[in-house]
Amino acid sequence: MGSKTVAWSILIMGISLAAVVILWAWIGYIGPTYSREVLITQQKVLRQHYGLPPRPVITDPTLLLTPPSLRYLSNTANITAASTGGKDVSIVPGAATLASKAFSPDLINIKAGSSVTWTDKDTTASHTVTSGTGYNDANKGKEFDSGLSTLLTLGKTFSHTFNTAGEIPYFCQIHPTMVGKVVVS
Ligand SMILES: [Cu+2]
Repeated sequence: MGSKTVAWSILIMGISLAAVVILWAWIGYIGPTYSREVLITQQKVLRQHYGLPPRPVITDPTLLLTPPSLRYLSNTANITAASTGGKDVSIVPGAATLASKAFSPDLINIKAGSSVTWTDKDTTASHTVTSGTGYNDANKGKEFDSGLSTLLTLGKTFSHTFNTAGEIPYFCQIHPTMVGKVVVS
C-alpha cells in the first residue's frame, strides 16, 4: 500500500468526521428539554382543538407539594361545614362524565336574594362552577365563577348570592359537559 493511499484514506475519514460534527451542530442537537416542549405544545393544540380551557395554573403550595396522582384523593379532614342559609348543590362522585347528573340537584329553584352553595364531593377530579352555557359562551362567568385558579376539590365549597330573577345555566370549565341550572324567582 503506497503512502498516497494512506493519505487519501485519512483525508476521507477527516472529511466524514467533519461532516458528522457539522450536521449534529446544525440540525441534530435538540437539547434536553425537547420532549417536554413537544408535549406542552401538543397539549396546547389539543386543548384549543377540543375547545377546552387552557391548562390551569396551580398556585396552592400544598397542592404543588403533592404528586399529581395523589392530589385529589379523599381527605375528609378538609371538608368544611355546609352553609347555613340558602340551598346546597353537590358535585357528585365521578361528576366528570355524568353530564347533567354531575350536579345534584342539577336544577335548583331559589328566591332572589338567597344563595346557592356548591360542595365538591368528587374524589376523582377537580371542577369549577361557572355561569354560562359553555366555554365559548361570551357571557361565561359573568354571574359567577368559582375560578380555574381556585379549583374545587373534595370538600371545597363555593357560594354565590343571586339577586336578580332569571334562569342561570352553569357548567364546569374543566369538564364542559357537566351542566346545571339555577332558577331565581
Ligand atoms: Cu368538572
